[in-house]
Amino acid sequence: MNVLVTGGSGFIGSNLVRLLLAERPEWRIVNLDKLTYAGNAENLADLEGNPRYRFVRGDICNGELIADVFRTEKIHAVLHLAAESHVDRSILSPSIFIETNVRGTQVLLEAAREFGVRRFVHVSTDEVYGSLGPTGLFTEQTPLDPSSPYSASKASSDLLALAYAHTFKLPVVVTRCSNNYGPYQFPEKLIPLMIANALRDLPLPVYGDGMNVRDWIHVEDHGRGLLAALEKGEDGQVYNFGASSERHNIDIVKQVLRLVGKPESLIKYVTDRPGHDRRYAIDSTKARTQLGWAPRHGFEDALAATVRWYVERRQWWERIISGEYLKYYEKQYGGR
Ligand code: NAD
Ligand code: TDX
Repeated sequence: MNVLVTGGSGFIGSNLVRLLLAERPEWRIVNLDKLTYAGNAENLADLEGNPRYRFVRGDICNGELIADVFRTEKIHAVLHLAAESHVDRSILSPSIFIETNVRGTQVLLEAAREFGVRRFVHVSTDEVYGSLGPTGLFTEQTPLDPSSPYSASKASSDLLALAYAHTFKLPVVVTRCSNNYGPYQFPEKLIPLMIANALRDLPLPVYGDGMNVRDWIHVEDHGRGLLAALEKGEDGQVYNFGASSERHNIDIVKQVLRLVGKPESLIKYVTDRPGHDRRYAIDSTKARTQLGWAPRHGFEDALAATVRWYVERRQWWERIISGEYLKYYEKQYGGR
């Protein structure tokens, strides 16, 4: 089977490509990625030359290129992860979020319709449901109520994907996952940013009162969920993924400081994110019962392992912060 992964050079995508190559030896993976600031070709550099893997640099908004990939690679299934993914950037510059997340998704859906696929997994987020009060969980029936340009663009793309399932009978599955953590996460997101700052004795910027709650899941558990959705999901259905690990932001930050042996005096409370969602928490009963999926990683151990990864792979995130990683692509592919 030939599987197209979009956004495979990003955080979740690169972890997923590795998981798929390991778990499904008969599959060939085509990774289509634009390599925006968030895409890092170094993440999968060791796969170059692997006959079961091909990297295509390209924009999901480019209909001709996408059609060409479907045609030449004979794509059987799509795992669509490519997106602008950072809420703070969507508050500073919303337009690219609409372009990539909404229009880019429609271009892919259209290509999948034209060429035919067995499965189109649209990878979305729990943020489409908006913010919870102190109690309750998001289920697949929770009405969409996005708060940021990011989550509004993801909700729009979810609705498009489901419309293609309904109207054109495209075998779409939509997944909505909670906050991921693990290796290769771009150091603009909470956990890697706090680790990188702590290791350099820089202030750790906590938004507002630090009491916002996120429900954390290890990136490998998300990846296994996506694989289960691809193989066992029902057309037109939505599946939530989460690992029931709700934490206040401030507790995560303090835990990171303890793990790297730095003082809490590094914490700096800063002005809150505009429209900051207070709490997310996921009910993943449907995925557990209908897909036979369950998370394998406990939060405390997996966070400690994640912190160790960033300590040991300091060069990886230092090259991002310095911009050095951007040169890799030119060096590897320039003139080819
Ligand atoms: P990321 O920002 O690390 O990676 C996104 C990737 O998409 C990058 O490699 C980037 O180069 C690529 N990309 C962006 N625009 C593109 C375009 N126009 N054409 C082709 N490629 C493009 O994001 P991530 O955290 O790995 O998230 C991946 C997906 O999972 C996103 O759709 C996101 O909404 C969703 N998601 C993320 C989380 C999370 O906690 N990180 C949780 C739930 C869902
Ligand atoms: O410097 C910071 N200080 C801070 O207090 C940053 C970057 C974040 N925060 C807070 C804001 C959030 O309450 O930490 C929490 C997590 O922030 P992010 O890492 O930016 O994630 P979030 O906004 O929750 O969105 C993430 O999860 C859902 C991903 O970025 C999305 O792509 C995914 O859909």
